Order: sequence, then C-alpha cells, then structure tokens
Amino acid sequence: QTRKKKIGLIGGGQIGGNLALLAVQKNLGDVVLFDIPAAEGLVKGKALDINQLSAVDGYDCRVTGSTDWKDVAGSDVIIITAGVPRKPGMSREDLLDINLKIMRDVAANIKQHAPNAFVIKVANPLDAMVFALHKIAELPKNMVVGMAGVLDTSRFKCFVAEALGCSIRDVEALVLGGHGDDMVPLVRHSTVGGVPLTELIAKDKLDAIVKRTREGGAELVGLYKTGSAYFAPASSSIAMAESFLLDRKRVLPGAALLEGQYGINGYFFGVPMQIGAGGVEKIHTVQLDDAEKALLEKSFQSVKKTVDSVKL
Ligand code: A3D
Repeated sequence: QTRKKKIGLIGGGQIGGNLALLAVQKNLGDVVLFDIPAAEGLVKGKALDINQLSAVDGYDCRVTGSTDWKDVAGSDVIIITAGVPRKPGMSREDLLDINLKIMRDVAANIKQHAPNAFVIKVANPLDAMVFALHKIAELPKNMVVGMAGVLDTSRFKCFVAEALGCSIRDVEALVLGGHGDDMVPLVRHSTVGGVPLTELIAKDKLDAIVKRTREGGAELVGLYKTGSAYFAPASSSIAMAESFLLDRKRVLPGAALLEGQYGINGYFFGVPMQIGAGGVEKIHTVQLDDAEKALLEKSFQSVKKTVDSVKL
C-alpha cells in the first residue's frame, strides 16, 4: 500500500488557498498550508473551511493550517507563493527586494526541513527568484522549477479560443522565455485541431493576442487593484505538481535550469520540460527561426539583468 502524498504550500494567501482547494479536490494528497505567525488565523481558517467542504463532496485528503516548519517536513511537493503580489503600476521586478528577503527565509527552511521535495516556485519576479532558490536551498536541478509558462500558455490559448469561438481543448500553443512582458508566444508553432494558427487568424489579430498574453498579468492587476491573478496561477501550479506526484510525464512549459540549451547556461528560463517522478526528466529544444531567436534573446537579456542584480 502506498502512503498518501504530502503537499506543502508555503504562503496561504490568494494563490495558496486555491492551491489547497485544488489539491484536495484532485485527491493529490494531504496538504499543509503554511504561513507566517501573523497569518495563523488565515491558514487555520482556510484549512477548516476546506475540510468542511470535503465532508460535503467526499474528498479524502485533509488540509492543516500551520506556522511551524516542522509540519512541512517530509513534503513530496512544495509550492512557494510566499511573497508580495503586484499592485497597479508595479512591474514584477519592483517586487525583487521584498520577495527575495522572504525567499531567503523560505529557502533556508526548505533546505532544513524538506530537502527531498519537488519544489515549484511561484512568487515573482519568477525567473530570478527560482534561480536564487536553487542556489540557497541547494536543491538538485531536476527538483526545482518556476511556474509561469503553463499560465502564460493558457492565457494565450484562452485568447485564441475566444477569437475563433472554438473549444480551448483543441488549441495547442507554447510560450517560451522569461515571465515578463517580453515572453515569447510561439505563434508559428501553435495549432488548433492540428491546423496552423497562422492559417486561421489574420496577422494583426494574432499580434493583438500576443500582446494581450504578454500583458496578461498586468491586465488582472489592473482589474483586481489590490493584488494579482490567483485562480489560473493556482491551477497551473497544480498541473506541474500533479505530473510529478502521479508520474504523468506531461510536457509543460516552465522555468528550468538551462545548461547550454537555447544557448543559455546557468540560468532558469521558460522552456518545455517533461515532469515525472524524477522531477524535470527532459528539457525539449524547439527549432527557432532568426526572428524567434531574436525575441527569445531579448527576453533572456531581461531575465539576466534581474538575476545578475541578485546578491546571494
Ligand atoms: P498573497 O495573497 O499576498 O499571499 C502571499 C502570502 O505569503 C501571504 O499570506 C503572506 O503572509 C505569505 N508570506 C509572506 N512571507 C512569508 C514567509 N516568510 N513564509 C511563509 N509565508 C509568507 O499573494 P498571492 O497568493 O496573490 O501571490 C503570491 C505571489 O505569487 C506573488 O509574489 C505574486 O507576484 C506571484 N504570482 C506569480 C505568478 C506567476 O505566474 C509566476 C502569477 C500570479 C502571482
């Protein structure tokens, strides 16, 4: 008999609460929803609320709200949302100093309490934070990823499905690069039911979809005003966690440590990767034309600038 899996959620805010709910609804394992002592009531309340919903819907996994890292120990998967979200007018890079401080604390505790977990980083600025997390927590490169590509890709797919009035299930697309305004939606490689997207949507409309995808995070910050997106980021992170826990070997885009792929060495950057029981099991390289290479290089230079400003 296999033991139930354990999922440690570091940060019990907007994304954290939704992660807990999704993990239970998908029966992925027991959840520890962790936050700082000031937020003890928040995580204990969310845990109690979700456990009461389990009674109605018959889910077997339990949520525990905690402010003690000992409760996180032994987690199979950890998803980190601890950090501050953007407010209107802020860039993700504006969060660097404050979120880096929080991340140092979290990384040191992961190193101490859950060094064997598959760790998914969500707090922004994503590519720099996952880079620093990998270094500070000393995690193996296959066991640490940043979640961004699944979200950016699903935003792109959502806008394509809306434009065509078709089922989103048949939209296949990929967004490469950093989680910033110069991310690279790969229009040429995207299809709808196997038909190239470029044959279905006119160029000016496609350009508008690419722009809206790149600015997808800011659009939601503008609407919410007090924070950033949380439903779709939670679902996207759970897709990565589920692929690891169930060894599904899904190929999902996300920030992985590159060692020469795409001409990049020693940085985390958004690429398609296979996630299974071994964590990041493969990184796939997409053949790009010169224009796409130039866009990816621009995105990489933005990521590199932020990463290089991080003092470890
Ligand atoms: P929010 O609802 O504020 O929750 C963050 C939680 O982190 C709060 O409950 C804090 O108390 C908690 N926290 C702060 N410090 C610590 C600590 N040291 N240990 C444990 N918990 C702590 O924010 P949110 O859930 O909306 O967003 C969380 C992060 O995700 C932000 O940095 C966002 O920018 C980021 N985000 C990333 C994406 C990506 O696609 C990468 C999308 C959306 C949001």
